[in-house]
Amino acid sequence: MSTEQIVRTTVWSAGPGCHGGCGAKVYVKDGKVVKVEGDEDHPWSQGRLCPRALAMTQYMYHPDRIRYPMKRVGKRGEGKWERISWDEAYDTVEHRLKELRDKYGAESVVFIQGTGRDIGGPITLLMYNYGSPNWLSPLTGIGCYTPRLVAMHATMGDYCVMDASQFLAKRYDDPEWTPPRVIIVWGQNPAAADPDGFYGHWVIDCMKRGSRLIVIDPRTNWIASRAELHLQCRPGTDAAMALGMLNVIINEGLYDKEFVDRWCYGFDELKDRVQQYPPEKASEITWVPKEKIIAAARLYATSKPAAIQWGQTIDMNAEGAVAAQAINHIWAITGNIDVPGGNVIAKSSHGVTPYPFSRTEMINLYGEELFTRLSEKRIGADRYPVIKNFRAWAQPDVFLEQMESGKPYPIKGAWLQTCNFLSCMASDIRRQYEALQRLDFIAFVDLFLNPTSQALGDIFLPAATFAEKQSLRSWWAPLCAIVKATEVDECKSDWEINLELARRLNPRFPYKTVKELFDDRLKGTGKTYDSLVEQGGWEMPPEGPTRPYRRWERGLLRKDGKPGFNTPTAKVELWSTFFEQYGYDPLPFYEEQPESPVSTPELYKEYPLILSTGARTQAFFHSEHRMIPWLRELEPDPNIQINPGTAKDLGIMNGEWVYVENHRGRVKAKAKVTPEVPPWLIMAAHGWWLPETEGAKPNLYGVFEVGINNLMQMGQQGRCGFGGGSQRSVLCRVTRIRD
Ligand SMILES: Nc1nc2c(c(=O)[nH]1)N[C@H]1C(S)=C(S)[C@@H](COP(=O)(O)OP(=O)(O)OC[C@H]3O[C@@H](n4cnc5c(=O)[nH]c(N)nc54)[C@H](O)[C@@H]3O)O[C@H]1N2
Ligand SMILES: Nc1nc2c(c(=O)[nH]1)N[C@H]1C(S)=C(S)[C@@H](COP(=O)(O)OP(=O)(O)OC[C@H]3O[C@@H](n4cnc5c(=O)[nH]c(N)nc54)[C@H](O)[C@@H]3O)O[C@H]1N2
Ligand SMILES: [Mo]
Repeated sequence: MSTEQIVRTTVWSAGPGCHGGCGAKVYVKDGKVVKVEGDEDHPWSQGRLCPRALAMTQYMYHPDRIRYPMKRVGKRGEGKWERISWDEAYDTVEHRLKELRDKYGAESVVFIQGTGRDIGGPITLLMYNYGSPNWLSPLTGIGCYTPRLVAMHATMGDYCVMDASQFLAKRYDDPEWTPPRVIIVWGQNPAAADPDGFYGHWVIDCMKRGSRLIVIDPRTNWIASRAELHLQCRPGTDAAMALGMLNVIINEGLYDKEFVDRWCYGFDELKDRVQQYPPEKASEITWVPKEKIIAAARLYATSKPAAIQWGQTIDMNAEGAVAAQAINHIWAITGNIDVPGGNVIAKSSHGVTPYPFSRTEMINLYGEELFTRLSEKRIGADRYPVIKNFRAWAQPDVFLEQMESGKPYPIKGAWLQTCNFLSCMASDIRRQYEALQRLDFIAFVDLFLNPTSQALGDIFLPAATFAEKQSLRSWWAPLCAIVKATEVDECKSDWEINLELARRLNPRFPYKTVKELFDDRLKGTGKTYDSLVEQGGWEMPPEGPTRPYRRWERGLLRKDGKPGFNTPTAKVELWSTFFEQYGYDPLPFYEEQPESPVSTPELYKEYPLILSTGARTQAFFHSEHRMIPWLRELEPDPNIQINPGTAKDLGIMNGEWVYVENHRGRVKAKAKVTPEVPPWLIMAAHGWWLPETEGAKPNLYGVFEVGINNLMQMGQQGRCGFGGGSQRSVLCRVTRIRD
């Protein structure tokens, strides 16, 4: 007789791919998953799920899914693979990595991940046990999240997130909580994206409870169409917008004087600085009428509490960390830090750290000595001292140069786990492809073959989905267990794979099983992995440093236990001593995008449209899911959004194929004619490849034909190595394809 079982678990890659956190009920029948539904008892998502999680059965049992380890036979890129055993796979990786370590040093091997899936823990575990300092995310300027983290670290010594009651067990019903009276959604699309430990629909939940909405976004996307004020800015001008708003808030005396006097450092200097950005000037830069900038500043500053929810777009400003710093100052001087309904300081729930967010966490996990010694050798550390001292990422733009030059030391191997380098993360992809080809050994851990692994892979290890693994999640709250519901052939979890290899590469590695490691991480919470599962699989942070509010007053933010913020001055540093110590401007400023109507007017004549890319849709997570029928049906083709007036001028009809081109290249896309974008903007979908076409080179699933990152470049990172880049704002032209 067949039996059906429901396993309650937490969604965090692989599968939907996302940054995760939703509660799911996984229905298992005869060992096979037959359905996935939202778990209405889970405080994070309260029963809701995205289409990608709902399509899990199509994902897990897709005929293209790789279910066994494979090695390449034939030349790289020929698309010929042969099944091998896990023993052979582990032996090969161990042997090849040891060989490279002996010959060139462990730093010659880079450990590459994509975005914040359940991977930061296992990949750094493997990397440090191998002895390499090179943890890499190949997005130019590490331009996702990290620039914002640097800015918040430089200002507050901690990170903030909009408070939608996500740290409280009773959520919206908790009497301690109050909804933000105003929310600014800034360069983000919460309805589609749910990024960075934040569930997008919380914004909507707050609106239902009275929050008024300001949206700063060039597009009239779904959320912008619900806003009371919509500031349709030119891409890449967010710092000017923030400085203009600060100018209004400060000059009109709308800031929180008590908080500023007692808890902010460098207010007078900031006041001087913002005089350079009157609303007229901010308007000229951003293309937003000054009345709207003033109105937004007043509405936000006079509504308390108020919150700002921002997106990756901020990181992609020419100086992403500086743009983030300017926005951070808005919530700082209005006293909206760590108060109910403001921007609350976010810490890993219960202080459990499976995924390192900061230098301190890296040191706690891997030791000061190892961390500091290795940091010296990190790619880009000599050029960007902040890179050395913050979070431990290698610098991706320097990485490309170093692959090509072999200086200061050669790059010989790469371990890619959760990254589709060529179709998604990287820009200038032909150049990247050429450079990567020269490496001696490249290993992939993934679930499907993609253009990158087909082009470059020597060995392929098959990873498990969230439904097939045990894991822990503490990004940010609650502390959650990921519970294994089933297995699919020989697929293994990233934790399991990396633990086995860490053991082989470091004879002193202490753990034998993944659960042992989790229990160790849970030490101090009084729980084990099993007990967390038994108590229902999740728990909100207890009273203490990882639960809001007003922790700065209660001595809960600093190591010394004194009141104040976690900065050298114990204050919120509007004038950042962190930036100052590296010789950078301690105050925020505006820098024009390297390629724009203003900075490259000649180019603008030839390419008269602004190209922004990557607006998320619920159908796909980055380059994933193009092979999943239910999801592909939602978005069948690589597309661009184009304004009806612009389309008419160019003779382009809705649904027609077009070329998008600039001086770097040309790709094909289908035109979606829509008033969602203003006449001067093209919004192109990113991450496209065509799994239904030939995988072997030269086609590589069409990545050079449809991948928008053919039109983007590397090497435009900000002053400290973070931020910048071109993915949200370059120039282009669009033409109809005439067959
Ligand atoms: N033009 C443009 N490009 C962009 C962006 C943009 O806005 N515009 N956004 C950028 C941003 S913000 C980011 S973060 C990057 C993201 O870039 P990536 O993180 O590289 O995203 P994907 O291309 O989806 O690659 C993920 C790969 O990991 C695999 N995978 C998924 N989950 C797991 C897992 O749990 N384990 C393992 N082993 N494998 C898994 C997937 O099958 C897929 O092949 O893209 C960037 N690229
Ligand atoms: N379904 C799904 N969810 C995802 C992802 C995915 O691929 N699919 N990717 C995940 C990742 S890694 C990330 S980083 C996040 C990103 O999440 P978000 O940062 O929310 O990214 P987008 O959805 O692109 O929303 C960005 C919004 O910014 C606008 N915009 C573009 N340029 C500018 C600008 O210069 N200034 C301003 N103010 N606005 C601008 C766009 O029009 C768009 O509406 O999403 C995560 N969630
Ligand atoms: Mo991202």
